[in-house]
Amino acid sequence: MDHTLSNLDRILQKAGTRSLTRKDVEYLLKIDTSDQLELLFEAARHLRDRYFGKKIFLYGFVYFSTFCRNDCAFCYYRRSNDRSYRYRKSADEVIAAAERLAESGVHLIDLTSGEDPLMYQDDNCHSFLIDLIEGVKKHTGLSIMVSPGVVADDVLQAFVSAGADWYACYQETYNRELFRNLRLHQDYDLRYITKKQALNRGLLVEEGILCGVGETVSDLAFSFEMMKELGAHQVRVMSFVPQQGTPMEGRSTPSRLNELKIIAVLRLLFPDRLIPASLDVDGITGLRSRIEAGANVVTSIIPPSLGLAGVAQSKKDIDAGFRTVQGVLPELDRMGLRAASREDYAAWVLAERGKLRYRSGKIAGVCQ
Ligand code: SAM
Ligand code: MD0
Ligand code: SF4
Repeated sequence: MDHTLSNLDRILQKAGTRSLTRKDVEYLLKIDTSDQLELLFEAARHLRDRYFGKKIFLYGFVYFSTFCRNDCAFCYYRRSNDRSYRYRKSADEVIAAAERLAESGVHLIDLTSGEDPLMYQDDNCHSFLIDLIEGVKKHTGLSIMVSPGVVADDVLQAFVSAGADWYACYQETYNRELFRNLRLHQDYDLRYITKKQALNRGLLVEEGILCGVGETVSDLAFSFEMMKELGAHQVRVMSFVPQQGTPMEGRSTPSRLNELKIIAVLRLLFPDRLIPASLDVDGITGLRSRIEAGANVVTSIIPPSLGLAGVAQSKKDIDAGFRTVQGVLPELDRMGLRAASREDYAAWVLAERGKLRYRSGKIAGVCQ
């Protein structure tokens, strides 16, 4: 065994019991031989199995409005892209899609939108989404995630009261300069603080970063530290996919090895948190490698033929029916994994939300 391999062994043995240093993390992100990579992925799977066994969670995705007031450089749905596919689904359409997803066996419904200017009218009140949360909860009984972008604190409270469990909002990077170039004209601190407010309101939070957008290894390591400090319950990475009609259209998409290494490192750093394998980057063919890198949630499951879009891959595999529970289960089976039960997922959410309430109760000086 050569010297490099033993340094890797040392770091992997430490993971799961003690914290990794920034130097360890940067070392892991730079490994590139197939032997080293296999050791990294194996360690990540091992930790995932320790906390979650052979059970994988499945998330249904409903992009209910693709209108947006923002102009993110990477996003197909940015305000100034007049070539993007825009729609607003009615509440009935969303509920029907959510019911279909629920029947197919997903554990959660993710209600996502652009920062639709309509929702910021009437005092920023987001009443359409608030009613939607209630409707979807009533018709499916599933956990609900909302991903509507930045919203006011009282809107977060209304999401909780309506039955939401999760708030997803990705910083993309914790390098402020890079953030400015990606999320043009947006407030870095406000985006971060909104997640803190969501946690204080008792919502679970998903945080995420993009890779292949000009970040360095030390930017990544710093982002992981900030994600830890935030206290996110689900942490994700997605490879940048160039979009027609955007300023980043001509950029190339990064090697998927980077995303896989990041998934594995996230698992080492956040062994008991949820980590997605998104179908939104490479469709169903990209599932196996992400799960084998340590992910434990399949996201972006979309019912076919309803005119619903993905984000980074607006159409890929959707109408072919591959981004479905039916499409995913045989893949999981081939990896010796299976879908968790509805009860398993609900219990995880309940326990984590309980810890949050206890935490905010303590902060407020109230014993619960
Ligand atoms: N509008 C809300 C927001 O931006 O928070 C919700 C949409 S959010 C689910 C869209 C996320 O998809 C972005 O935060 C980004 O991480 C990811 N995404 C968007 N465009 C992408 C692209 N071209 N390649 C990879 N990921 C992308
Ligand atoms: C996904 N396309 O899971 C979805 C989206 C929003 N909460 C999630 C980025 O990949
Ligand atoms: Fe709008 Fe979200 Fe796309 Fe940014 S990433 S342009 S906020 S939909």
